Amino acid sequence: MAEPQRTESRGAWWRDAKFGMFIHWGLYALPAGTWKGQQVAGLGEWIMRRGRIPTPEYEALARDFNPVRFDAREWVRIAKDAGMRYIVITSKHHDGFAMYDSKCSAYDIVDATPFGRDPLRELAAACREAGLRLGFYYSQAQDWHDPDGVGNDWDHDPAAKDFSRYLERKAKPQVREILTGYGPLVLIWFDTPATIRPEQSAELAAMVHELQPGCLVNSRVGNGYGDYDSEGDNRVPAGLRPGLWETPATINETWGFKSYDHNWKSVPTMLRLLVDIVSKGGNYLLNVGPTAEGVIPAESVERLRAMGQWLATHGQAIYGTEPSPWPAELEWGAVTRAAAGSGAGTERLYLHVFDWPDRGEIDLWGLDGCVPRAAHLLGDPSAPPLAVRASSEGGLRRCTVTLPPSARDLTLPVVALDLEPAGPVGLAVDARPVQAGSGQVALEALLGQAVRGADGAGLRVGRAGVAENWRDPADHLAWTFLLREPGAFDVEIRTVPARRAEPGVAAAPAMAVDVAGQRLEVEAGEPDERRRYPRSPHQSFEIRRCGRVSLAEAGWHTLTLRLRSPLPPDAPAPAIRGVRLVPAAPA
Ligand code: JFZ
Repeated sequence: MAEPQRTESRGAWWRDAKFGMFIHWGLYALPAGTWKGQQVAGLGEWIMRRGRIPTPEYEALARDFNPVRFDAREWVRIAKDAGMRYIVITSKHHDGFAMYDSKCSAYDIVDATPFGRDPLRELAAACREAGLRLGFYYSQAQDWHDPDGVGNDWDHDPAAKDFSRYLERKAKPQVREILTGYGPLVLIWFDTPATIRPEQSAELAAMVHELQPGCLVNSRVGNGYGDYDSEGDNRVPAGLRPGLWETPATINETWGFKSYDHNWKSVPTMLRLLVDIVSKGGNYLLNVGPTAEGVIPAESVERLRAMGQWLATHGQAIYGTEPSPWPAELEWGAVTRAAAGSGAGTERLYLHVFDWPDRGEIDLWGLDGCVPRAAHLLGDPSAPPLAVRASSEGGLRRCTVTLPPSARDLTLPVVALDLEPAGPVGLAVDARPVQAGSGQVALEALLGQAVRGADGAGLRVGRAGVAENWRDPADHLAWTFLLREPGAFDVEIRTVPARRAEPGVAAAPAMAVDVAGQRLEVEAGEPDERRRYPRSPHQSFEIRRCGRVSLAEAGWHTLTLRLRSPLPPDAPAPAIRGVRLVPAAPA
């Protein structure tokens, strides 16, 4: 656990940067997902393990690895043109091959390939020249080439492995090499800690901080150490997440190059991911997987260039901003906030419109401590100011911005809303849920009150914004929400897919919803539907339909969600994303 004040100073650049380039490059780019004529399922950089390729056959790839088209300056230009502020590249991935000139292993790009150059040295020089920050990825536990490394159980007997020997003989010496041979680094990106022990994680983190005090260590060093959190791959939390964190993400489905992975995400999808992640307080580390010739695929380059064009006119709404004052997602889009002090005494919010509202207006509810003064569309200085009006309902303040119809077809329109602080506290938000413009009521777990019956050890809402550890029916979730348009509503419980329970054990427990004097009960069983999150294509959620309620009165209501009985010991605790009230379709 790093000392907080040191982390704060190490991470100052992090909060400004927001957007980085991840690069997965290694011998695996040669087979590119195919081995002996057969496509190998899974991630491109995992081909040795997924294909259980014998070490002698895999290491022979080195003899053919000659990326003659590699150009460090070109890679740096692509990153800069994309609006990326730092680069993290694999120095040694799980296959054990060092992509730099390692003195403690000849299994590296200088000694074992006809290329004979050190691309990380060239990249470090190009980054320094261009003013881009640089970090190195290092897989400190998995090493499918080394008999004592984790993960190769097809050439080596796991029982004969000595991980401590691997750590001392290879991992720590190589981490020292990359920290002392390539100039200042902003971070070391450790990965898959596997069986590493707490003291070993601590030693690695301490080594980084000793050799480069300004260098961040990510959480995958293991055992709760590290200066900041790497979310799961392509994982975005449900809402605002405190501290330094990032979402590592792919442009297609793989990190290392695969010749037949053409599932490229669209530019709007990746811009929304960038905005969504930044609005929740994180950084977006977006990956490219160069080919064995040293070329970043054209499909990646063109998408990154388009993202850079959007950032060229909207960067002020991203770089250096603070997260949204609203802890949960808003139906129409996402909010970022100009850093304190950047607006000469005024507050500025950036309203990123993902889904154009039918009414052509967006509402901000519960915005206290300031008075909206003006709003304009970013990127079009000639556009007239937008209409802004303040009102209140149910005791909640409401700020409504009228959107210019001309903006409807823009890739990702952003409104700058300027506000005058009013009163001693300044801008604050009453985040209680309000029925949205669509008529839906989104009761996110992170907006709920986790009421614990016993000694408080049970139900909690975790960092990802999901209710977890829920086994005791004495615990429940409660929301107070504002209903503006009465009617009949279908009630859905939304859950994060649980790791599969034992066969025959229900994936979801019996639950009950109480609202407006009505109770809906669902039996233990399977979800009714699984859907992808519109904002995060790699993540999905499950829906359990509970039935229909009638909410006849506008105003404040309370809804509770309960377990109907204690969970059997072998049943997975439900991971609740929230409850959704959906206006019932007219009969
Ligand atoms: C790891 C690697 O295995 C993979 O090859 C790639 O380098 C990726 C960035 O990191 O994959 C992971 C590691 C952790 C999680 C998911 C994938 N996780 O915690 O969900």
